[in-house]
Amino acid sequence: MLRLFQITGSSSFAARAALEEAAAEYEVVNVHPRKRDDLPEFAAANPLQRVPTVVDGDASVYETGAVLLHIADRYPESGLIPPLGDPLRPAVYRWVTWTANTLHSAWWPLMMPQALTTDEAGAPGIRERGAINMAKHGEYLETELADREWCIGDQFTVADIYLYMLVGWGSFVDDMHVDGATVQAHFERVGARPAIVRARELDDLTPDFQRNHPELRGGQPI
Ligand SMILES: N[C@@H](CCC(=O)N[C@@H](CS)C(=O)NCC(=O)O)C(=O)O
Repeated sequence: MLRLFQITGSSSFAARAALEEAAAEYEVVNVHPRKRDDLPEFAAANPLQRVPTVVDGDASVYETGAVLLHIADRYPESGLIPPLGDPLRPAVYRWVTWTANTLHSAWWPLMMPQALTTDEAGAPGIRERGAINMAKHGEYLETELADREWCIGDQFTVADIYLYMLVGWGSFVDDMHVDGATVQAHFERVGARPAIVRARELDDLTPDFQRNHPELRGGQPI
């Protein structure tokens, strides 16, 4: 059975949401954020010891985008990606790649600017630039999502799940949200899907992506 290494409320939410959408059978292994070394099988599966990490038979997959694409391919009946040869399939590659290399990493200057500089005094500037960049990403998304239900059009895919999670992370920072009306409407649409509601409940998250129990991860004190 497929195994998901996760930290509830982190990037692994996207993987869990995709597995719920696919009605997959899987088991979760809760990684304690400060005790990652307690799980040798985690390091064996992912030398970076980051979540999400998925072990699927002899395959080990990590990096959120790769995990999502793997789940979509692994459960083709879920329709989480158009099949090979479908002209819309490359649009999922583009969305997932952009989301991974641009939107995902755009949160770090806002959430932890101090980790991006050796000069403590430089952190506010990094955060300020991060906010400018995030606003640009929001404008881009407003255009890309205009007049469409899901990222690639009429079909819900793993790209929607990844985008949904990262838009939801806006609730983790005080003054920066990807809050254009079109993006927010997409966030609401994804968030209302039964499998996504279930994944949020399993991850102990509120509809606006706050942790119900901020002091717990996977039911354990952090
Ligand atoms: N580029 C990686 C980033 C993964 C990552 O940083 N995950 C964080 C959670 S959001 C993590 O594993 N943190 C564990 C820790 O720092 O102990 C991806 O997209 O999967």
